[in-house]
This record gives sequence, structure tokens and C-alpha cells, in this order.
Amino acid sequence: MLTLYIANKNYSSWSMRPWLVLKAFEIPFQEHVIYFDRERSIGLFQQKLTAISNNAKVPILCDQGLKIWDSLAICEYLAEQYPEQALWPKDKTQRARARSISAEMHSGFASLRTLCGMNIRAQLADVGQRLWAEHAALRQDVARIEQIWAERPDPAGFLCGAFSIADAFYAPVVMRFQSYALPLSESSQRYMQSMLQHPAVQAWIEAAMLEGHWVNYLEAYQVEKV
Ligand SMILES: N[C@@H](CCC(=O)N[C@@H](CS)C(=O)NCC(=O)O)C(=O)O
Repeated sequence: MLTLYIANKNYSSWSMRPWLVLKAFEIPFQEHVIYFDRERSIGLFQQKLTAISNNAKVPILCDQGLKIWDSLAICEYLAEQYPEQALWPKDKTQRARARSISAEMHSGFASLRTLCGMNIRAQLADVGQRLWAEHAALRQDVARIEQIWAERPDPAGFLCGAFSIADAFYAPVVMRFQSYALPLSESSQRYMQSMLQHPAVQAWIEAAMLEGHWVNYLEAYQVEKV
């Protein structure tokens, strides 16, 4: 049985990607959540992760003693293990596009990542409005993402046809756009709706809502209500 180590569903954008792929394609796995510490200085999260893998980051996939870390490497491994399923699109053109946009997400969009950390439970429309006005680099990142989304083959569908690894890579962006209520085109909003209705995405969001762990250093914009 595959084991996927992840962190808090509310905050961990990298964990979300392979988890969605496993769920969406109904690949059996057990999840193991290692929760972020309330304060980074506590160091327990790092200690637990280091005992599993020296890279000390989630997600990590274990397959009978084999360890695969990094969300993209995990998704590639799963695509290889389940070739009968279209984790990457079967169509060559769409597959090339899916790989390109996933790699672009994996290595880019630093302003969006830094300024708008994933926080599924939070409603940060006011913060989003301020960040939007103040940061041209954020507006540029969002414009490029909107361009990618607008190029999907069917406006009513997913990024490269049916749901694939590419959509899993953009799912955390959907969460960020929602929390920070960033201004988006109708076409982008339609893609967000398709994603928010996907059962795997819904399952992740529901779990994030119930999770209840507050992590101070990932809450730049709100204070804990006690
Ligand atoms: N490129 C890596 C990034 C993984 C990553 O940065 N994960 C974060 C959690 S979302 C982490 O484990 N950070 C370690 C820490 O906060 O100490 C991947 O795609 O898996």
C-alpha cells in the first residue's frame, strides 16, 4: 500500500497536489499527516520529517521502502505506475502542455506564493484587495495564470481536457484566488467552479475546514480567535 506523508490540509499547497491525484484517480493509499508546529521554533515537524526522509519536506510518497519526495516527482512516479490511467493526458499535444504548465507552476509564481499563502479556512478579501493594489508582480503572476487557464481546450472543462496532474498543480491557486478574492475573468471563474465541484477537491477542502490546527507563522494576516 502506498503511504503519502502530507502536512495540514489547510496550509500545505505542495501536499495537496499528489493527494488530489491519488484521490481523483482512485489509487489506494494511506495518508499520514504530520502537522506543522504552532511556532516554527518548536522544531517537532522537522524532527518527525527528518526521521522519514532527509529532504525534510512534505509531500513524501513511500512505496514499499521506496521513497519519492517532491510533488512533481511523486506525480510522475504515479503516472508511471498506473499507465492505464490518464494521470497525464493520453493526447500527445495536451500531455506536452500539461507537463509544461505543471513545470511552470512548480518553479514559478513566486509573488503569488509569497504574498498569498494557501489558507483554505481564511477569508481574506480585504487583504487580497490591498495586495492587488500594491504589488505589480502579483498582478503579473495572476495574469499569466489566467492566460494558461484561458487556453484550456474546452471552457467547460479542465486545463488539458479531463482532470489531470496539471489541474492538481493549479488546485492550490484556486484555493488562494478564493481566499483572497482576487479579481478574475469570467473564464477563470468558470474553471474555478469546475475545480471546486471536483469530488477530490471537495474532500480536501472539507478536511481542511475540520482540521483545527492554528499555525502562527502561516497566519500573516489574521490573529487567532479564542
Ligand atoms: N518542491 C517541493 C516543495 C515542498 C515544500 O516546500 N513543502 C513544504 C510544505 S507545503 C515543507 O515541507 N516545508 C518545510 C517546513 O515548513 O519546514 C515539492 O514540490 O514537494
